[in-house]
Amino acid sequence: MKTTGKGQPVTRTSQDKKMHENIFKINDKEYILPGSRACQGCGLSLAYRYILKALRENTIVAIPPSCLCVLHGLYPTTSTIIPALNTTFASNAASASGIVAGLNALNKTDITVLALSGDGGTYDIGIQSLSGAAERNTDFIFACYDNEAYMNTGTQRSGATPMGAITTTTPVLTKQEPKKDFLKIMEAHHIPYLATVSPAYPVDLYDKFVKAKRIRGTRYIHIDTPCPPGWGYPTKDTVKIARLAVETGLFILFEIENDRFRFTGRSKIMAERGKLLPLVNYVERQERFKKMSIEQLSGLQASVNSRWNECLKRAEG
Ligand SMILES: Cc1ncc(C[n+]2csc(CCOP(=O)(O)OP(=O)(O)O)c2C)c(N)n1
Ligand code: SF4
Ligand SMILES: [Mg+2]
Repeated sequence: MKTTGKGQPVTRTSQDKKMHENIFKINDKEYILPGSRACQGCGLSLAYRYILKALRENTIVAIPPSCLCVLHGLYPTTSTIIPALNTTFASNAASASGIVAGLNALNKTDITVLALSGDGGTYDIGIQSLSGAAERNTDFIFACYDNEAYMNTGTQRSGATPMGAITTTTPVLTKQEPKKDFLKIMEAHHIPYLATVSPAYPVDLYDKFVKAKRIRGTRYIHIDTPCPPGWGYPTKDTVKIARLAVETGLFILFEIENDRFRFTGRSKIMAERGKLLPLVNYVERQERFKKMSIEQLSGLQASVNSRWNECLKRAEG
């Protein structure tokens, strides 16, 4: 019998078993070539591997300055087999809108345009071009990979950095402001599809990108991407950290289709079981939170609880 390591049996629900079975449906073609310039244990490279498997060949990616840009590299030594356009930081959604318009003019309707930006390129500098594109219901997928700081330039604080985290621009007192509620901002655009995904749950991630590919109009997908050097944890723990983000309720897996909310994957199971892990289990494993005060931790726990209860109510309604 399998045990938890503490002698207690591991109990698997039928949903857990189903999640394991579904892994076999993932496209086994690789779109990221062996070797890239991302760091060892990068949550982005793990997520991106499954995103490309879901979107497949007929895809063009728009990439602003970021770790993704470094991962891709430059032609002729790119690390992916997908065509990509390097854009300016603020304009990724606008540049991707231009690709969509160009494809329409050529009557090419079977190509998916993906704009993939970091949190800095989404929450902060890219927000106006994204909001404009979403308001026009531009026919593309915009995905934000959220590593909660400007990682490519050395971990500066962004609008996505959580309160209590140390960054190179908040080195002494930690970040004092809460993370911007960007999902609420995107939801207010009433786009056809909005979802959250985590590289710790690749089947859920894969399914949502496959679904998003079929929907027309603006689709927004938010990806939690742990970053070993920026968050301060061993490279082998990326999946563990991403899993804890979901199991503590800090990062909730859900989708909103035509304004209807539903939990998915592990969060659906957590909601059915009615219990989350305490947030301290997530926080204590990361160096960036080593100066977090007790008040900040309890404030963050309170906001996680309130958001989780809000989602439970929405899922019932
Ligand atoms: C207008 C402009 N300002 C600043 C930079 C420098 N820069 C390049 S990448 C980057 C960080 C991007 O952060 P984020 O979008 O979160 O992506 P990550 O690096 O975390 O992957 C910055 C500040 C730039 N290229 N252009
Ligand atoms: S700094 Fe972080 S996000 Fe950037 S490549 Fe390294 S692990 Fe990935
Ligand atoms: Mg970032």
